Amino acid sequence: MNKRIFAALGTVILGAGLIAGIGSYVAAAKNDPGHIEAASAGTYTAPDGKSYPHYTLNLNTYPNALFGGHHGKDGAHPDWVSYGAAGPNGEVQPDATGGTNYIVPAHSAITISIWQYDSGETLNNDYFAHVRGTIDGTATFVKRYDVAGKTNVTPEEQITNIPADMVGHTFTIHGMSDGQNQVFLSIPLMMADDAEVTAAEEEGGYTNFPTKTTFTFITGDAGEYVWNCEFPCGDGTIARFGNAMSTMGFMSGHFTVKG
Ligand SMILES: [Cu+2]
Repeated sequence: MNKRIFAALGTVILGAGLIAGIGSYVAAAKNDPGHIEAASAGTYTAPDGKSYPHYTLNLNTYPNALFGGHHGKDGAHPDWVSYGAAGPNGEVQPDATGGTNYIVPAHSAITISIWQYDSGETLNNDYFAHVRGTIDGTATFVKRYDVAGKTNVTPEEQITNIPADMVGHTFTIHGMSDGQNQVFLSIPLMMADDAEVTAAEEEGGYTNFPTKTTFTFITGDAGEYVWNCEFPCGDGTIARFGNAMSTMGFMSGHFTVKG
């Protein structure tokens, strides 16, 4: 073989190998390879009298990724905001293996509680300040929850929206227009007390008083959905939609409805 052709061929093979290598590295470097399965909680009777199998999920939203959990002890982006697994009273779960991929059963009632430990600002689109897609279009909201005391500090209220300039994060599941029985859901999560969030972060921890939002919805047919936060929380990036907002495992993930 001509020496130059041989060299050129060698370069091409090396290049192909490198690209394949990078491809498999990127595929393997998912930020959250784990998942959280909703826990069975008996039967739920909807306001219309219909009964459904009932399941629950507990989640937290954090001002940084230092809680560990699915990011591990030395996560690559400790300063990025993130969702994570929660205990039954919003407790931090440093050893959880999943945090942003959720599995729930089809045609069931799902109750999700989210403790929101971050501060907040203004949405780009106030559509997302409204509760969408839950039973009755409402959510149960506690402005100040005491995690250590496992109790509400302020009374529980039923809400249909929050002020568009007090949003910490949103939990938004996007459905598809393929004619199946679908899920679209969006819940605004109110900011926690700004000064307390900052003070706790400086101490290397989280405020003991997050906001708490609980909501129930009925799942449709089995399918794979995506969810993301619609509050621009990717601080320090263009229009704040980079970093945590554009990387799986922080402010977005999979939502799988299992048949
Ligand atoms: Cu967010």
